[in-house]
Amino acid sequence: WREEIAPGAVVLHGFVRDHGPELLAAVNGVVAQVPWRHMTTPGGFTMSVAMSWCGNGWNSDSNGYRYSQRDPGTGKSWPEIPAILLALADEAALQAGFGHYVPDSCLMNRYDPGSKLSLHQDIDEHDFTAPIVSVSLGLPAVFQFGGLQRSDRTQRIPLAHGDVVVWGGPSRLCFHGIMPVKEGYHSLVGSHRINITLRKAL
Ligand code: MD5
Ligand code: FE
Repeated sequence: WREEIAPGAVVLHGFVRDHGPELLAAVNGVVAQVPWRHMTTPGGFTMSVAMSWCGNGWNSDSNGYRYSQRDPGTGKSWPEIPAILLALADEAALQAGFGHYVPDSCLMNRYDPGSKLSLHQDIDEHDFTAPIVSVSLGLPAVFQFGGLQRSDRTQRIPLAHGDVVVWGGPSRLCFHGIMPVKEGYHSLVGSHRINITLRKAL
C-alpha cells in the first residue's frame, strides 16, 4: 500500500516484493564490474556501508563528494543502469505522483549487521526538483527521517524487503539516516540489507 509519511515522501510498501531475484541479479551484474567498496568520508572516516554504482558514479575523498560519468582510475564510463531499475524507478515515481522519471545515476548500499548511515542530507545532485527513488532489499532497517535542520526531531520508519520510498518535493532535502542494522538472515539476500537509490545527479 501507499503511505505519504510527509509532504513529498511516499512509501510504496512491498512495491518490488515479488521481484527480488531479478533485482538482485541486476545488482550482482553491476557489482561484478564495480565491486563493493567502503568509501572514506571527507572527514577521513571509513564508512561501515559498502557501496557500488552505475550510471553516473560516486566519489568521496578529501576533496569532498561528487558524481562522475567515468571511473577516474580507468577513464571508462561506469556500467549502464540496468533496464529493470529504470523501469522500477519510472513506475514508482509515477505511482507516487511525480510523473515519468528518468534517473541518470544509481547508487547501491550494502549494510552488513551493525552497519549504519549517520544523519545527512543528499545535496550533491544538481537537480533537487527531481525525486530520489529508494529500494530496500534483504534485512529490515529502521530509517531515521528528520527535517531541514540537523537538530529537527526525527521519525523512525521501519523499512522491509521490497519497500520502495520516493523522496521528492519538500522532503527531498530532509536529514535522514539508517540505524545500525540488526543481525539476521534473509532467504534471498543473506545477512545483508541492500538499498538501491535512483537519482538525477548531473
Ligand atoms: C539507504 N540511502 O537506505 C538510504 C536510502 C544514501 C541514503 O540515504 O544517501 O545513499 S535514500 C534516502 C533518502 C534520500 C533522499 C532524501 C531523503 C531520504 N529524505 O529526505 O529523507 O541506504
Ligand atoms: Fe542519503
